[in-house]
Parts: sequence; C-alpha cells; structure tokens
Amino acid sequence: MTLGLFDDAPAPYAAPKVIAPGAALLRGFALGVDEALLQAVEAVTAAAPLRHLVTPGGYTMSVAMSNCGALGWVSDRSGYRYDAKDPLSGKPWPAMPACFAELALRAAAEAGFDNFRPDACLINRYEPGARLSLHQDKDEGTMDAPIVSVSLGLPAVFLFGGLNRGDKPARYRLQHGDVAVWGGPSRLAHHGVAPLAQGEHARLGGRRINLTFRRAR
Ligand code: MD6
Ligand code: FE
Repeated sequence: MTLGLFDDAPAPYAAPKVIAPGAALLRGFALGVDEALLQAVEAVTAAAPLRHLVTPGGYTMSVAMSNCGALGWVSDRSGYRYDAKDPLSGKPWPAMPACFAELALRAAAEAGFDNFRPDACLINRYEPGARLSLHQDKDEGTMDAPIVSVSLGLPAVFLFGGLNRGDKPARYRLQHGDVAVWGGPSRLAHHGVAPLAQGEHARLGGRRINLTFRRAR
C-alpha cells in the first residue's frame, strides 16, 4: 500500500477534540497499546466467540459481537439486556483484560470523567457493509458513567447526533487507535456507524474492531 501525501496516517495522540458538551474524540489515544488490545481481543473471542445477535424485531445484526467483564450486552427476540453469562456457553463472560480496563480509565479521565471503572466491554466486529443504525446506549443501570469507544482496524464513519433522534448527526472518521468518549450531558446522545467501506488494514485486514466500555450497574 502506498500512502499519498495527504492520506491521514495515524498521528500520535495530541489532545481531546470536544465534539459536544461531555463528548470528545481522542485521536490516536490507543496507538501505544493497540497490539496488546488486539491480542486480548483474540483471547476473549476464543473463549466467547463473536456472533451475530438477533434484535427484538427479528433482524440479524450485521455487526458481530462478544463481551468481556462482569456483564455483557446481549440481544434476542425477548429484548436487549445485560447478562452475567454468555448465552452461547452458559458460562460467565471472560474477565476484562487489564489492558482494557486501564485504557478505558485513562481515556475517560482524559475526556474529563475520573474514576471510570467499566464492568462491561462489548466487542464489535465490522466487515464491509456492516453498520449500526442511530441509537442511544440506554440499557445501563446508571447514566453517571461515560461510554468509552475504541476503534481498531479499518476506518469507519461515526455518526454523532443529539439527544433527539431527529437531530442531524455529525460525521467523524474514526481510525485505528482513535477513542471516542461521551458522558454527562451527552450520555444519551444518539450515535451510530455508517456502513463499513471495503479496505485493507495492515494488522486487521478487511475488518474493524470496536471496543465499547460501559458501567452497566
Ligand atoms: C462503534 N458502537 O462501533 C460504536 N452501541 O463505533 C456502538 O455504539 C454500540 O457497537 C451499542 C451496542 C453496540 C455497539
Ligand atoms: Fe452505542
């Protein structure tokens, strides 16, 4: 692959970019620990495989998901919920790797949210065409903690809207190593991911991995 003069190569982390009150992009924040994160993703998904969940409405999600931590986010015909057990195995979700918890804590603090101790990490795998429609993260038992979202692999267009579903979302290109944090007045902001474009990432090939950290209870 050749990199043209104006292609955006990963730059070292500089500073938060505030995109709304309580919401920031930390571009490149995870670059120093990306390989550790990816090795931990491989270990977690070997124990709790990525799978395509079914929505309460009966649609199969295009994003494949797994979890680690005390609680995992799941969806089936009966609804969305957090569950301490992986419904595929009946066993507890894998423990949250230390490098996950440490990065989430540091990223939240960088965005102004101290003492973030996530008890749930959703692992999402996007392949070309996979998308996540505009939604709010509102299945958590507390809205006091922020959401921390880490992007790895192929770039994606992140849609970040407002508190009302009708608010036109802004579009941000999230690259490998970028972290988005939203909490406080933006905790219930609508957000989503546009259909993933084809591409080739040096480490992950034709995929994007997203880690979404939450305090579920
Ligand atoms: C992202 N993901 O992939 C953002 N929310 O960049 C999410 O916002 C998300 O993947 C709820 C459930 C699954 C998700
Ligand atoms: Fe979400």
